[in-house]
Amino acid sequence: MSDELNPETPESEAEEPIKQRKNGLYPGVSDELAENMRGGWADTELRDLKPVAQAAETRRRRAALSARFPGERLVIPAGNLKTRSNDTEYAFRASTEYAYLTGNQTEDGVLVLEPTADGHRETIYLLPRSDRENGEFWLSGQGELWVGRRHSLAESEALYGIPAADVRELAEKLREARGPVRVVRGHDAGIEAALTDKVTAERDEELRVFLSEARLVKDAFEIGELQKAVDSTVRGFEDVVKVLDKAEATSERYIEGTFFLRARVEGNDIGYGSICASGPHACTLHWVRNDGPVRSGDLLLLDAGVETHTLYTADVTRTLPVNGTYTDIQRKIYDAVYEAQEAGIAAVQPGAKFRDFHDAAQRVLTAKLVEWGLVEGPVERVLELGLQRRWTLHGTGHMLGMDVHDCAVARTETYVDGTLEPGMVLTVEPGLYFQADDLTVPEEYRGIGVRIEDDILVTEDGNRNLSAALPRRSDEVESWMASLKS
Ligand SMILES: [Mn+2]
Repeated sequence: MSDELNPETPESEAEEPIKQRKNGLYPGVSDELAENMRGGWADTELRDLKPVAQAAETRRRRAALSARFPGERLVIPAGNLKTRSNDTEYAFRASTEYAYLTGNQTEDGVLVLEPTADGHRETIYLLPRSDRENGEFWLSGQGELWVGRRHSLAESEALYGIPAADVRELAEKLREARGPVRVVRGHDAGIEAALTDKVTAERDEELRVFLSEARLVKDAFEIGELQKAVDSTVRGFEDVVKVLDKAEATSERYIEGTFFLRARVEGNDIGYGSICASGPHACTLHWVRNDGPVRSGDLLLLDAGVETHTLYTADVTRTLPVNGTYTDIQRKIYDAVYEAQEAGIAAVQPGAKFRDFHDAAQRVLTAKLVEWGLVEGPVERVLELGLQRRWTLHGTGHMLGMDVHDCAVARTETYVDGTLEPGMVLTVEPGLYFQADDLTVPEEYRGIGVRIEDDILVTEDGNRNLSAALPRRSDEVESWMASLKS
């Protein structure tokens, strides 16, 4: 990629804000060229834009936020680009809170709710289109000639249903603002700096907790998006099965790349780093190096999810025999995890405690470990002491949504100690992991890790498995793999 605004412009000059160079000559740019670049451009303003699909939902969410914090100024930033190295940046991903409330995903955007007598006045602060008069559009690094066309403020108003203003004026407005303010921290250091003397960590945390808990129950739009994410993920898993022979000839990277292609073609990205864990790597819970060999006779634990264009992610795991057939010991462990997952899914019911499905799955796994002679019973004693956790390692599931571990700062009483309600979406993902160096189990177990993970919607009368299109039972996994390879 090219890296200079103008080959004759020294870098330090090119980095200067454009407004400091108004009315003057740009180094290396003749008056004639500057004048020439001002004109001859068509009017491309988009008129009659329809609102984004979730505009009604985001309006309801902002209304709930407004009602919770009357009389207070609320500031929700999208976040800024993050440097990867020198002058290159990571792909931008808007903050969940901002995207949830606006439907917009633009870097540097900020939603502000300003208190009024009867609620709040909403404004979405964004960078407007590049000015052609002052040369910004082709001489600034943020110019549209370099980064692509932006929506005008009028276009953004039409799309998101929120009055839009120039974000370059926001920090000054916030510094001058009077009255109580809360900001969602961690996304935009510049905005936070403008508010340092006005906010407290405790009050800001209450805002973040509210927005986390607001997402516990999904609306119809969100459930539709999560289903889309899962459907793309199912296709990504099929892609992987079809190329397992190529992965065997290269490494886990081939699997990672194959799934990523599906995520980028059908969605925005992967929702989290894909875990492509072959053989004993399956026992490393967050194996994302994905640089190991893929061998016939081993298992492949694939934990991956496509994130949709509206930032909802799936979170699905399958543990597949690389050559298409489980060995006896692999099948024994796999079928135990399957049985535990069945018990867990059955416990996902409206009115059930969030912990119930975890307890149900742990009980099945523990009974198997006792039955196999790996830990001394009775089962009740093992559960009480938590001894099964040497091999079960993690909780059985979590809320799923825009964040893969969604609603992460919800209070314990509303989430972990809470009750399941229709509209909640959560993963059920028991596993058994026998580390390669675990001398407390017979050798045949060592290096085998199995997890099965599905995305479950709590319904009025039970639950619906959003990822049911991917087979789970061991014999069905085998016939599914065979059908894709033929
Ligand atoms: Mn998960």
